[in-house]
Amino acid sequence: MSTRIAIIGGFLGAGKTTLITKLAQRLTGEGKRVGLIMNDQGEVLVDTNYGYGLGLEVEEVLRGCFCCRFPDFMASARTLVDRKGPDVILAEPVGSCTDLLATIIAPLKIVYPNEFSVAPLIILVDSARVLKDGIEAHSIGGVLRTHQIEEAEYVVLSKVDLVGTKDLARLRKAIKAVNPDCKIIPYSSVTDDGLDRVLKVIAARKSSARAPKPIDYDTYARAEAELGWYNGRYLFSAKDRYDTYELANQLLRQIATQFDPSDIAHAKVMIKSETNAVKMSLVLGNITVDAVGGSRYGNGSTELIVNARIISTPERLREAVREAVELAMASVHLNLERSEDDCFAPSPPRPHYRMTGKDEP
Ligand SMILES: Nc1nc2c(ncn2[C@@H]2O[C@H](COP(=O)(O)OP(=O)(O)O)[C@@H](O)[C@H]2O)c(=O)[nH]1
Ligand SMILES: [Mg+2]
Repeated sequence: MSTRIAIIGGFLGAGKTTLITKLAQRLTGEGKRVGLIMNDQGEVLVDTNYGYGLGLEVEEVLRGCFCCRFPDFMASARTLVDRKGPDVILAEPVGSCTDLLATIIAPLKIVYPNEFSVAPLIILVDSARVLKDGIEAHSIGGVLRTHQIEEAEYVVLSKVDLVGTKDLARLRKAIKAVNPDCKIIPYSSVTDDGLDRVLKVIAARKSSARAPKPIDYDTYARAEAELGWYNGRYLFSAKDRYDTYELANQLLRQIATQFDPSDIAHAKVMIKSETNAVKMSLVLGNITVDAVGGSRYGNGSTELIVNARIISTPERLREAVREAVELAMASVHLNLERSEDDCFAPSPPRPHYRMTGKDEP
């Protein structure tokens, strides 16, 4: 029997991981077996650690997006199938990734028709970002977000708790202007509005049926390369208890002061001490506490992971994050013991498959 697989895309910070973990928890609660596949251009992911923390079954595709590493993506999906026999696999592609119909969904359908049943493509669109920046293809990041909407079969309009009824009508209109065929599901992770509708799309047997939309790969590559991509891990030990919340908040606040809010795709921090865990995010200049395990106070051996995707040169971003970590640690009187990090601009996308409907056998 084939395994149901849903690809849940959308721009960085739109709410993919939050939605996917909610879906996984709901499905698990209904007695279903669920596997997740996370994805990043680098290594050391806040999202994966968050998934593990919730006790979910997570595989990762690292050092490249699903499309460029399609064989790794397949290997992850098969590992989940062999290990868990999941009813559903939920896969989160890198937020700057688009052309998913041609590079992931078509290959799954055409090359592996008996192994997987592919759900219609779901794309998250951040209501707050659209209200602030609009949907336009002039800005370089706008090219990616617009194409993501063009290829969506379902647009999950996230964070609707942050917008009023009038704004919601405007947002619907703006999305329909880009893609008149898509269905729109207003969604909030705060109220869970829309969650049942997304679950229905995944549970139904209906397969993805949308034809890929053209995109110029030079423009796509330039848009991705505008982003600095930082992943870092910092280790330290605290003899006395310290305020983990304050540490994460200071760190993100420091990063926020260095960049224009619209340039911050997202920055995330996860701190895991011997006694607690905190996850916090910075999107568009706003800091949110996403999850706290235990109390806000940490103690003993601690791991701090930072992921930041910001329009910047890699050099400037690396410097800004390192300085932010240093200042934040000093503010709670902690000393760093060890760290490793990586910062780069994503290289041009070179998909393993690109099936546009014209060139397959
Ligand atoms: N207010 C609000 N915040 C949300 C919602 N969904 C996600 N977020 C927040 O948006 C930030 C980015 O979410 P995340 O799931 O990590 O985005 P991803 O980069 O697309 O995986 C986090 O701070 C989330 O808590 C929502 O529906 N409403
Ligand atoms: Mg994510």
